[in-house]
Amino acid sequence: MIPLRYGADGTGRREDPTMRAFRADRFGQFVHWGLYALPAGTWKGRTIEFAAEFLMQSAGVSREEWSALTADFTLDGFDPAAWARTAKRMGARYVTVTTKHHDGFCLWPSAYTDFSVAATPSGRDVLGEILEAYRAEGLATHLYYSVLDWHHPDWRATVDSDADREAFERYLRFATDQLLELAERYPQVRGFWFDGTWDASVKANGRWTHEIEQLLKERIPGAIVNSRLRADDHGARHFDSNGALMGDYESGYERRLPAPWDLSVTAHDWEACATLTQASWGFHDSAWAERGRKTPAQIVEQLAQTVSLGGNLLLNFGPRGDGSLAPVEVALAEEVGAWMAVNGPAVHGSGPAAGWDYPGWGFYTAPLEHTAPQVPETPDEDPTGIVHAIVVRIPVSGLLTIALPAGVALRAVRALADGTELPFTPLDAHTVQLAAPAPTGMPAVLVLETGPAGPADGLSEPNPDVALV
Ligand code: FHN
Repeated sequence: MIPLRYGADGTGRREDPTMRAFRADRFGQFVHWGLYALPAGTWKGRTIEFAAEFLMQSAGVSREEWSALTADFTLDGFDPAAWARTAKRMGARYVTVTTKHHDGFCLWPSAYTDFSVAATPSGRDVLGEILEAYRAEGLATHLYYSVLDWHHPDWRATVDSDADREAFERYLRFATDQLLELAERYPQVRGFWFDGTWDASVKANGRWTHEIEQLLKERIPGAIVNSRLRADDHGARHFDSNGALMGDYESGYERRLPAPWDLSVTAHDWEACATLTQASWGFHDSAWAERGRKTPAQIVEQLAQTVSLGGNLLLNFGPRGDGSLAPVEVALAEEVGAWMAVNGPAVHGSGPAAGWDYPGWGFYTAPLEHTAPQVPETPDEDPTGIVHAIVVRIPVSGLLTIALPAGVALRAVRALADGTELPFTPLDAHTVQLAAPAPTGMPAVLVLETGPAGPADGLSEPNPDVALV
């Protein structure tokens, strides 16, 4: 073990009620909204095929020109209640909102900068209104904060001189002031989501990353902080130099997921974040963004894969410059929501089905309280419980093969959507087969009712009448 002052604060999961609620939520909505939604990927007639929120940098826009966008941030279509309703109907249980992205523009009237909503025509506390709208719908709220800041004169990506050091220390004081200001103004938030922490300047300041996490948790007891904030004494990020997770959950999976069979991630809490379009988080009004737009079935598959591996999915929405949601994003949310209204139990309050191997045609999830004892460790332990089988890919044979963990028998299979019982055939003591559900374009969920295996369960020899696939 390497001695560390700014490494992980503990090992193992947090098991307090706030963290358990976050874990059980499984599905959150990410919202990227700021000045970048106004040009939406195009500057002076030139469309840049890169994330809209990077336009200031990718189109080489000066601070002055970018700041002038504040005049157009007029909130003409801003309807946070509609955002919150859309998120709730989609099945999201929490929201993570950008308070300040890399361009430095703040969605709240910060006392520490002029570059905020206070400088826009309405002067309204946009962030406060958004948080209130989501709370009214019963969703928990988390605040995204970019440490990287292209607007602030003291921001440094690298610290190469004494002058840089002094500037960056001033910058960290500014960031501390802003973060404590956020905690004071919005004490009901459940967590903080840090970003823009990858530069050498931040990595060399593990002490600051550690201190600000502690300070925020003092101000908001139970606050949940993502691993992306943290660096240790040696600049290791997410996991410290001893391999222990820093922060409360790992947040390194961005626009990608762990492999479906990678059970190593079930050792800790984690959250992946995903875009709806090709690669833009902010609203990008272009054919380029549309080319990569995900379908509802793809989103549901990502969600199922995430939950099967014990993670949360934070699905991003990029409202338009006027503050309205793009109809295509609302439509997607509705379709995902229609699926969640029926199949939500396979997601909310669920986690990995321990002992159930990745089946190839989909994913298994199990209610969190059953996550551990699916496979009995002692003869007295009751393995009875349900496992959800989320079918995302129907094999060409039209048959689903289910490999049961040792000691577990399958009692019944039902369709979650309508409760229909589905017949299955044992192939041997540990394997059953059944006809796959008819394709609908969206994943089907089967409820597998399990119990302890007895002598009558399964066949001791393979059944020669059933074709193996
Ligand atoms: O550069 C940002 C990007 O704009 C977006 O905010 C994502 C969300 O995870 N984070 C950064 C890239 O890692």
